[in-house]
Amino acid sequence: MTLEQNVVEQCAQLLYAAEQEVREVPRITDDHPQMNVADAYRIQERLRELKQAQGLRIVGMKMGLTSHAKMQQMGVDTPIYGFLAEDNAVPDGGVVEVKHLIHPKVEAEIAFVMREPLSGPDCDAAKVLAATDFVLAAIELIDSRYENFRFDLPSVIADNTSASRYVLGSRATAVAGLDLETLGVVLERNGQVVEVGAGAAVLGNPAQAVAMLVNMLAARGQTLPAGSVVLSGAITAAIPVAAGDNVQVRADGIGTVSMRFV
Ligand code: OOG
Ligand code: MG
Repeated sequence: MTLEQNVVEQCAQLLYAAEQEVREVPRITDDHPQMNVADAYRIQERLRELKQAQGLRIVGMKMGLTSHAKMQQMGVDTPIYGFLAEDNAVPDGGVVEVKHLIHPKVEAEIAFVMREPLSGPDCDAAKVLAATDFVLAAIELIDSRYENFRFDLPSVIADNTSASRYVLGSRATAVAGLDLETLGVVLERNGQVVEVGAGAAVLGNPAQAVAMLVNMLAARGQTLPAGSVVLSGAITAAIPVAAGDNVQVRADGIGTVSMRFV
């Protein structure tokens, strides 16, 4: 049994309001235990429509839970995807006010910018690399709308995979000659190294995560447009941030990226 359309609408409205009003809500599967992954993507798509109706442009997509560090941290075992709207973007070195956030955490990621559109169902890492314009070091700020950042798979998918803000580095690097698997990443908070990792933590190769995104989109009859920004998923566990914090990601060969919290 799939979730009724009025329940999909209710859940999307609840999550939309929670983000706008900066407040936590109970996990939606507590009230709707029958919700499955397909229902959850319907709620996410409705949330996306609500934002587009506000005039917001969709600039790209994100993969989540693509590394063991993240799956373990969140107790969920399947990669998931969400969308990025234009108001999620923060400039490199930019400042974010924590009063607009519920319980923010940051993660080190590698971002792809696509030159060519991609469609599934048999996308693979080689096709992703051939369609990529460039890659960048990135910070994703996640901010689950659920109490205590606690969720299950359908709840987090419906909540657009906790998407909140992202920052792209200023140095665009072509993928030719880059080894995305051994590419080392350091996440620093206030000048202290708090997490380290390598690209291979993300499904063996971050390009593989983008391929998986394209194939998951194909299963819902969707494609990845040219020009999309794609966050390939956290390489490290996510760390909490507070006002006064300065966060920097340094990625081997593709540069640095930072953001600050007040
Ligand atoms: C879900 C989003 C995970 C990633 O990169 O793994 C994610 C969450 O942990 O809240 O963005
Ligand atoms: Mg992420």
